[in-house]
Amino acid sequence: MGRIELLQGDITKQEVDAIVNAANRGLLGGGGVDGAIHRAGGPAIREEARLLGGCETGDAKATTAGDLPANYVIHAVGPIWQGGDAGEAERLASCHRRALEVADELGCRTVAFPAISTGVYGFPVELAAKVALGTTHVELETHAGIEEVRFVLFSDADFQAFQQHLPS
Ligand code: AR6
Repeated sequence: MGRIELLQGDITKQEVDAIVNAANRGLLGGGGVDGAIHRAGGPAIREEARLLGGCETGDAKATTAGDLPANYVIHAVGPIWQGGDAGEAERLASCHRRALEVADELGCRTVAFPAISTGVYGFPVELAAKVALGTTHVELETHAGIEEVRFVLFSDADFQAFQQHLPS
């Protein structure tokens, strides 16, 4: 079964088959990690994303990765935190499931995720870590082609939160 790794750093620098983007439903770019990925990858990503017709919350769609070291960007749309009673956790789980399904369909063996929804979208990082890691742990059992999922955390605090919820 594939392994889960944690790393503190910049996801745009990762040499993996696919990096996952914390996108919005329009898929045409934005701030945060989305902005960083589009800046580093160049205009090809946006040109391709334009053809995808947006993406629902909880779903994920792929483009190639332009100038990035990765081969693909999988644009996953996480939920906006509304207090916790609006299905946010399930939608966060869903976008991780869908991103891993898409990665497997594309033959990716290594995949890097940021902490989806924990920035502009306001999802509490402790709960996000639990959902993201728990979902990934379960999904790796059914996606035998995926050898490594790397969570790339930007801040020390996020890295520590993920470390505390790493499945044994
Ligand atoms: N590498 C890894 N993580 C990063 C990087 C990076 N280069 N840059 C930021 N982060 P956010 P969201 C972390 O706000 O909450 C955008 O405008 C950041 O510190 O990027 O899902 C989209 O277009 C945080 O921990 O994504 C959407 O409209 C995490 O990435 C909206 O924001 C996610 O923060 C999505 O909001």
